Order: sequence, then structure tokens, then C-alpha cells
Amino acid sequence: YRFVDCRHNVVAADAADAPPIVKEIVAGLYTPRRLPGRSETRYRSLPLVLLYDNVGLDLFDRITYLPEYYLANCEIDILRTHTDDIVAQIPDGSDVIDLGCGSLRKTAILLEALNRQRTDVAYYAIDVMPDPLHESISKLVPKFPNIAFVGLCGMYEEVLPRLRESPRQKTVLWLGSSVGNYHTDEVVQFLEQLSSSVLAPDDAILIGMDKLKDRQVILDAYCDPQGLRAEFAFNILAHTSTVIHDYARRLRGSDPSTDCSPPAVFDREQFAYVNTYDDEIGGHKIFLEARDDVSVRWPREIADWISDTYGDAAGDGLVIKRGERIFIEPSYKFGDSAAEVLGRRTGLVLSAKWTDRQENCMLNLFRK
Ligand code: AVJ
Repeated sequence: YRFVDCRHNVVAADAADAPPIVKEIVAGLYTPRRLPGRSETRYRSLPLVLLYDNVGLDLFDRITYLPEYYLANCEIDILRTHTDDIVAQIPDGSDVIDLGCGSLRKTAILLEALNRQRTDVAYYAIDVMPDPLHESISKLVPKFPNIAFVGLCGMYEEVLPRLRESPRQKTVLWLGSSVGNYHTDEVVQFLEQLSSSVLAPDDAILIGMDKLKDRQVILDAYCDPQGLRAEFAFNILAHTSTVIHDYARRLRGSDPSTDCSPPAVFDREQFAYVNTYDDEIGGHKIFLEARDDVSVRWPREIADWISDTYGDAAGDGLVIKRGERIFIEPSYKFGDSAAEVLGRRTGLVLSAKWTDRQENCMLNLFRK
């Protein structure tokens, strides 16, 4: 099968030319921002995509097996119950594009049916880390010989330009209520971009959405007694440290295998996992709360650039005060008319929808 690494690996000579993800980390920590909703409080934040390194992807996959994390179970229920209806929407000779495919546990349900019912379907699996992506795909390649597998490694914006290359009809999968990780305005913007740059008339996008429901059910879904969720959230701190230190090492021009390990940017022991639900906006949020005053330790290679950009003392280290919460992840929930609203705002046509037996989640199929 074909594997394409779409990640932009810029090798910068100067700290000011930091890759976008490094700039985003620093900006998010130095510039607290208001979150949607009534509260005026401003929060520092970290880029959500950093939840998903090798460890984070594995933790997320384990989370999907937790009974209280109904999102995965309900979406699997929809996919199993309505497999034939969904597959009927994906004709022979077309491409299936999976945004954030993870372990492929869910998509495998559709691929199994496509392998039986079609002779010519290409499947593009997209995710951010090369090794887990390769591992997920290579498990399925021998099982589904009628499907042409392609792995595309990178973030959405890095991968989308590649998708233009194929002239075939397309069905984009955006499952798992990943859409809930973005505010509606961002979702509309992303779908408009996807539609105008990748989709042709009649191409489809299948979007999984978690429905509004009893707040306690939602809060329980994001807080398990085993502490997998806290682990998942803390891992963003470790991944952030890795990204920052990899960059500092590149600036030093030193070899990662012989380099002694510098102190992490954060100590996870200094944070507590906090999750909240705001009924008014239908939004679940994950935060990491400082248990003490936390000094953020930047490597010296980027300290000057940070102090030039964010003020004199900045490079000496940022202090996050005890009790302050770093915003990690929003998970918006959707009302019954959310899909229609999204259709109206994007110009995409809502052409089919499915729900699970408990009516916890929905799958909505839009066409351009
Ligand atoms: C992957 C976007 C579905 O928001 O529910 C799981 C990830 N975060 N536990 C979600 C997640 C915390 C998640 N999605």
C-alpha cells in the first residue's frame, strides 16, 4: 500500500522561524483567551492536536472501550446497524477519505462491507503520527484485498492539498464527534474550505455528532475511575515538551540520540485534571489546573525569541499561578437541528441521517 508523509518538516535556522506548532504553543500559553459562552475568564491553552502523539493515540483507543465513553459505542452501533445503507452511498470507483482515522476500529466496519460489495474503492487513512497510522493500516491491508489503501500522515491542512489529486468521486468520513472539538464558526470555515478545495458536486461528507443530553452522562463520559482520561490529558504536557525540545535541539544542531535529556517544559505532577460541562452552550471542556505556582521552563535556544516577542521577563520562564486552569479541549454537543443548521451555513445538503438505538449520537451525510 502507499504511504505519504505530508508533514511540513521545516528546518529553521533561527528561533523566529519556528514551525507553526511551536509558535502556537508559545502564543497559547502567553495570550490567555476567552472561551465561547458567558464567562469573561481568559484561559491559556495548548494546541489540541498535541493530545495525539503515539502515547495519546493509544490512550484514546483504550478510552473508546470504556463503558462510560458512550460516544464510541454508540457510533459503532450506528455503523453496524446501518452498514448497508451507509455503504450504498459509496459507489464503486470512488475514494473514501478518513479524517483522523485512529486505530480504524470504526472504519473497519465500513471497509469490511465495501470489500465484499465493491471491487474498486480507494481508502485514504489520515492521521498525525506515522507509526500508529502504518500499524493501523497494515493490519487491514491483507484482510480487505478489494480496497486500495493509502496512508496520509499529517494535520488536516497539510493533507488536504493531496486529496485534490484524485478525480474520483469522494466520501469524506469525519467520525467520532471530532467536529465537537471545534466551535461552529471554525467548523463552517473548515467545511467550506474542504468543500471548495477538495470536493466536487455530489461528493459526500459523513459527520459523526454527539447529541446534547443529561449533563451527568456527559461528565461521566469524560472522567473514568481508572484515570485513563487524566492520563490522556496529562500526556499533552509531555508531548508539548517533546515538540519544544526537538525544535531546540534542531536549533543547536545536536543529535537526539546522544543529547542528554533536558528538564521538561512542565511537570505533570503539578497539574490536576478538571472537566466541566456548560449546559448553556452544550460544551464539555477539559482543563489542567495548576496545583501550585508552576514555572514553565523554556530551553535557552528559544528563550530570547520568546522574550523579544512576549516581553522582557517572558523568556525567564512563564509562571502559571496556583489554581489557574490551562484549557485543553472543548467537546461540543449537538441538538436535533444542528445538522440542518450546518447545512444551511455551509451550503452542503443534508441528505441522510442515522442514529443509534439509545439516540445518543448521530451520523449525518452531507452532499455538495
Ligand atoms: C476524539 C473528539 C471524539 O471530544 O470526545 C476523549 C476525544 N477527549 N476523551 C472527544 C476525547 C477526551 C474526543 N474526540
